[in-house]
Amino acid sequence: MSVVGFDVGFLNCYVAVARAGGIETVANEYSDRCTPACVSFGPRNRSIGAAAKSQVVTNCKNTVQGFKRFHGRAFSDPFVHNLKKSLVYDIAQMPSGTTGIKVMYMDEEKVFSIEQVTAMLLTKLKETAETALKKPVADCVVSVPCYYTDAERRSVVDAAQIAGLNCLRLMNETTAVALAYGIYKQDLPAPEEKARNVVFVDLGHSGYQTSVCAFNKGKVKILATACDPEMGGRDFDELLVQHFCVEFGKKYKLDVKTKPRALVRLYQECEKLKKLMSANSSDIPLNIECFMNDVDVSAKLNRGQFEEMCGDLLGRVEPPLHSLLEQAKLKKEDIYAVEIVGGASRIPAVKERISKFFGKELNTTLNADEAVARGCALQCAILSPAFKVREFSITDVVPYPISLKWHSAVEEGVSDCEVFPKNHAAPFSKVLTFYRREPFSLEAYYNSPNELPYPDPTIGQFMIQKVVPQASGESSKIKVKVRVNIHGIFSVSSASLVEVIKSDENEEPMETEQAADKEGEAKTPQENEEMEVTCTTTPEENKGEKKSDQPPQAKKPKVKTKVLDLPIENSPQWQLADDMLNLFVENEGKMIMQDKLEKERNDAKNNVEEYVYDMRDKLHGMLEKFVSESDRDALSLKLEDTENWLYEDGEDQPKQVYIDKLAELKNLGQPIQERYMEAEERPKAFDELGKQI
Ligand code: ATP
Ligand code: K
Ligand code: MG
Repeated sequence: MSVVGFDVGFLNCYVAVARAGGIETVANEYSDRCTPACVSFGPRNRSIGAAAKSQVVTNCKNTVQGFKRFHGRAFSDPFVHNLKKSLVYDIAQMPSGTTGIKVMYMDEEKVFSIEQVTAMLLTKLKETAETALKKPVADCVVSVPCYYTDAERRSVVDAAQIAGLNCLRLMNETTAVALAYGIYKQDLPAPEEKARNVVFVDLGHSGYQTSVCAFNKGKVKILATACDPEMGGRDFDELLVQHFCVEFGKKYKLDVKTKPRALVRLYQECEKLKKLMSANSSDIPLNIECFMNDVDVSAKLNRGQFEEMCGDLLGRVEPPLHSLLEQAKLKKEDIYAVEIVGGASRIPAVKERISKFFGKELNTTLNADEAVARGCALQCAILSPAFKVREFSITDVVPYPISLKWHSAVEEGVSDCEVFPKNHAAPFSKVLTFYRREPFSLEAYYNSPNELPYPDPTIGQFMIQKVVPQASGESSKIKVKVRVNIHGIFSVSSASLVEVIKSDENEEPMETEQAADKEGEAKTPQENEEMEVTCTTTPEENKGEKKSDQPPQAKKPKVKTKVLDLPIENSPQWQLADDMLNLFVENEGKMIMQDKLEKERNDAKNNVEEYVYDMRDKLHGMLEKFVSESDRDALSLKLEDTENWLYEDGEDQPKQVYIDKLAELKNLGQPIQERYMEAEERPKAFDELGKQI
């Protein structure tokens, strides 16, 4: 059982693990705690993370980044097309209609689904966690933006599965931050006292997320969230890039947008410039050598000019904050603290706006880059039976109101019902009652398309099967359990038919109470959800229910009921099919193997190269006295031949060829080294002997 949290950012990913000493963010193979969300495809292998990022310019068509927002998106989604314009790699439609990424991999054109690409990234992050924990990792918690819809969440869950991870919870990024904030606070108000309201702001590379949370000792309740999914650090970069494209067009007559490589470099330089401007308000130079057409370019900008350029963008800081207070029915004075995280929250003008809005100094108690990953690891520790951690209960919210609609059994027409209003507690289950004679279907959808950052309000179709009338010919009572689960995903989790098996012939059937309590799947103890029985039938369909609500009669008839589970056919929108998922799991395994083989091959090659350089130095250094001149010349020649071979025929050989080559060299080198070792050890041995005597 592993305790791991992954912050899978649009630009930057972090891995936090629980060890004996507590929660810590761990570094990757480059000793960096930040791993770029980047995957690069080559003729022999994939590079992921930092190794991929270094290929953004040299292998730009096959190096993918900025793919986080393609999850659960149809290829035809206007949002996808909008993004496409700013990409240097190709995207393509998957057979299912979702978005895939088109690259050259192993000398073939390949289209990978977005779940596969994120799985690749997760494979890398998993490896980082495994190296740190020195054991296999499966159980984990993965972060998602709190504005993610159902389809986006399901897509990330699938990505985790492809990477061989067991995602215990998809955690909203702002909620992860709230947990990281609250769990160590010793001075939270007691449960019966007035809660402490804290606002969390996360301004990342792609999105702006805010939440307001009520803390009491041992618990946090998310009151509301408000987001601008289209505002983040990259939008500031974008403004800078556009600015310099115009400037370089005038100054150097360069059309930057025609050269993807130049554009990629400009994006990189603008991001650096933006960061420098956060720390410094004077003029900052931007110089790029051999930018394009062999022209060096240079320009400069200062914070004041930058802020002027960003006016519209900065105007978008406040609206979500307004919305938070409005939704939670709180006043600014009710807010105890405002905590900011996310890389782009370091932009001074952004901080100013937030601070001015609340009339308060902002808090930066949390590590702006690592808080999300740490919160996820904490949640994983809470969910893990193997780890002892302070009790802390988290109640999240449903971000968009969810409704069900269905065809009425009695009349022609469609009925609907809001099952989870906005900001309803989550996870949560509800039981709905229907009276039916035959199978029926429910459609779940988001009922406020205007606030949805997603074009398609459909969540999915759920067919309740094998519904039959009662023996008496009457409609059967069907109980349907709907649920927003721990990932924030809606589902129809079970359905059952209440069959009346024995009743007094003259009396109307009446159910016993146990029947209603029968359902319910095993709940993880951490879920602080409740169950509610709601009736959502039209008056005509509602007859039976009304009767059962009447006070018990003196002569209560004996009624026995039996609860039969009904199969449900789930068709969630844009759900990856099971056979595809299995294929992707298998393919990820193959690609991991291929990367491993390629790494071993490269290592074998590097070993030969290292031996050549090492021996050549030593033959004329410390080993000189231990080799005859003729042997030395022979080995020197052999080393030189090998070096040349490595650049020519030996550049690209199977692993075994390098292993054999190294053995061949060692055959000559080893005896010399042994003579040296012996000579070294002899006096030492005498010393030891001397000490003993
Ligand atoms: P998202 O949360 O949208 O998925 P992410 O988690 O990858 O994205 P972060 O790592 O929180 O994003 O933030 C990255 C952004 O923060 C980048 O745009 C980066 O340029 C910006 N950033 C980092 N440091 C600074 C700084 N000192 N000043 C301004 N911007 C900064
Ligand atoms: K991040
Ligand atoms: Mg982030």
